[in-house]
Amino acid sequence: MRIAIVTDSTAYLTPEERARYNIHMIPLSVNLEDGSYEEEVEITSSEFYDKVRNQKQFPKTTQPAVGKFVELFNELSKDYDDVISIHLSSGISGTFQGAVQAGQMVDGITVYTFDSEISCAPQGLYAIKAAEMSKQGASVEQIMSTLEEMKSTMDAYFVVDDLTHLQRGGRLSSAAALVGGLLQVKPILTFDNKAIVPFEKIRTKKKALRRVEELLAKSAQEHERLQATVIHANCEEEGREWMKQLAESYPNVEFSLSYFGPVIGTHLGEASLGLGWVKKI
Ligand code: MYR
Repeated sequence: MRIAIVTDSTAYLTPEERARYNIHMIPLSVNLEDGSYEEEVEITSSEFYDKVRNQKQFPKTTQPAVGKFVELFNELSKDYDDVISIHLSSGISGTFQGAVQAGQMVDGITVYTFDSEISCAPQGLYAIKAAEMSKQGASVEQIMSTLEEMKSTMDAYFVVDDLTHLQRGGRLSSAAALVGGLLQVKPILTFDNKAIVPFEKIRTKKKALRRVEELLAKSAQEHERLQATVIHANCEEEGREWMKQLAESYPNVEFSLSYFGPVIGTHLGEASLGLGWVKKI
């Protein structure tokens, strides 16, 4: 059985990674004052953050149209029997549901959808694992069950500079932000049951990052080997420096650096930092 692997742009896999692992990508879009752009195709991250700084309105985001999924799946049906389509959490975007709908509309190829219940680099780790297994001849069932196994140790925490981006985009309820008094502090955010939730309130970004490190340390003690990614929103130097410090302290953790691109950056804002990890299997 030939199995194609699809993920959406919010995994922020580089073109080299996509080519190396033969991963197909469907883009989400950002809507700016001067038009709509498919991220990773028509606009880069730094172009996006520059444009946003110079415009008055707040950007918006759009999931891929179901028709785009149908087009992609039909194209893949020429070379593959099955597709595993891996997407950002269904609790924050309708993208996953769009893939499910499109999967029911195509013939000649079976579409299996996987809700990552997260996004960004952690989502990319699922896609890479699936692609490696597909190349080695694993079945759909084996791949899906490995992805589920990964889910049990997948964790991510992130710290935003300004919580209003998340509130405005409706991805963190105003109630959660206000009742918790989060606007005055640097809350650590995470995913719970597919949605973004405040994890802990901390006074400063520095202390928040220290706390995230403690959470990583706990996981690094529990598991023999971890794969971790530092994720930055247009603050590469800060992200790289944090990654360097962490890498010196946790020799059993394999680190990489990734970014919050235009779509996720719309909801988190510039200068956000995140750390995701999973047990290496
Ligand atoms: C859409 O318009 O469908 C896209 C909505 C994207 C919402 C993004 C919310 C922030 C996600 C943060 C992910 C952090 C992962 C480590």
